[in-house]
Amino acid sequence: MYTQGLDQKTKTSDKPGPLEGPEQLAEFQARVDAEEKIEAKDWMPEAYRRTLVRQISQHAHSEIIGMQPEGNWLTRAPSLKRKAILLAKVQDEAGHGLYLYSAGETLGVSRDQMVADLLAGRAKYSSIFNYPTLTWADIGAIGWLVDGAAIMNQIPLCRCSYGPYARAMVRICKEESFHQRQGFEIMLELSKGTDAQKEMAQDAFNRWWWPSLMMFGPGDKDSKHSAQSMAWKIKRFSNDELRQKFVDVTVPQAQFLGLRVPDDDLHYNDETGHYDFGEIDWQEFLDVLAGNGPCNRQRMAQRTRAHEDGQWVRDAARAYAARQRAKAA
Ligand code: BYC
Repeated sequence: MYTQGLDQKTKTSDKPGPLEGPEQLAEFQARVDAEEKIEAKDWMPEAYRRTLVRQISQHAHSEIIGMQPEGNWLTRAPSLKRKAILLAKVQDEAGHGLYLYSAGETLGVSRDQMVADLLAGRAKYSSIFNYPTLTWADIGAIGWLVDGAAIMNQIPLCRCSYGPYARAMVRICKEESFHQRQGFEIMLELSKGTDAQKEMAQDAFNRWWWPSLMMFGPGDKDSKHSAQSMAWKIKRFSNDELRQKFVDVTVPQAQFLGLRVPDDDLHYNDETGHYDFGEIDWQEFLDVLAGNGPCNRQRMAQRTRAHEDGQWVRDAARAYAARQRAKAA
């Protein structure tokens, strides 16, 4: 049974709670259908709460783990200006993680519990962050493609039925769109540069294109949560719909950069008005999810080490809070 992030009271049961009669469920669905926002103190089906805890916490973990591949280039950015920009971006990702943990906490699960679930391997984070950043062009490719895919997925989440998540996403999306432009600008600069710089941009594009398409999750026929999440208006578009939108906007950008999309089957379909693209290697996706991507172990080891190194900060904050409470008493 899936128990990620659930408190002791609820984690032993997958059954509907005592108030979850057909009338309550119908009333809840009617509110969702009427586009009312569900707020933290409102009644909600236990499965709705669990779905949100799963998605929001995994999203938060992705932001935090996502700092690692980019952080790898902070000391080697090609100029002071690039270093300052990258530092600001990485700090933004930390901020996104924190807003999202806060949104998760409104559902009755503590941040400590969510982090414990990540470190124990009970919670996932995005597959994309298990790939290495080998050259400076990877920083451009991440901003352009990974943040580009993230925006495509996250703009609809600003209209998610759960108010605290939707509101957190508004600010996150504003920052992500800046990140996407920052990445595109790095790629543009490289694509106007020397042959070696152009090759570096193409090489990064080749390595990040397919993993970026995988970010949207399994194809619709294999997406076990999509139907329910769409009925609850947590998700507004299916994984395949968002993936297609991403391909449609990104291919012309690649052409503008003079880069070749690493997909021999890619072509514009006049009838549908969309780009058709080749088969995604779903085995690679499953391998990464199973912990066997190129950097899974490294990412988790580094996160665990950072968490342990931060113990003294948490202890000090707790001791300070206890002293303040004692003073006030
Ligand atoms: N990686 O039924 P499905 C970012 C899992 S961007 C790993 O379709 P759902 C950032 C899925 O969790 C990245 N796991 O699920 C950008 C489920 O497993 P569980 C984070 C994945 O939830 C730039 C199973 O596969 N964005 O943070 O309906 C810089 C079946 O999938 C992935 C978000 O989290 C994947 N790519 O749809 C820094 C956005 N795809 O949970 C940071 C919010 C699927 O049953 N999340 N799985 O064990 C979502 O929109 C949805 O959760 C997803 C998946 C579209 C990702």
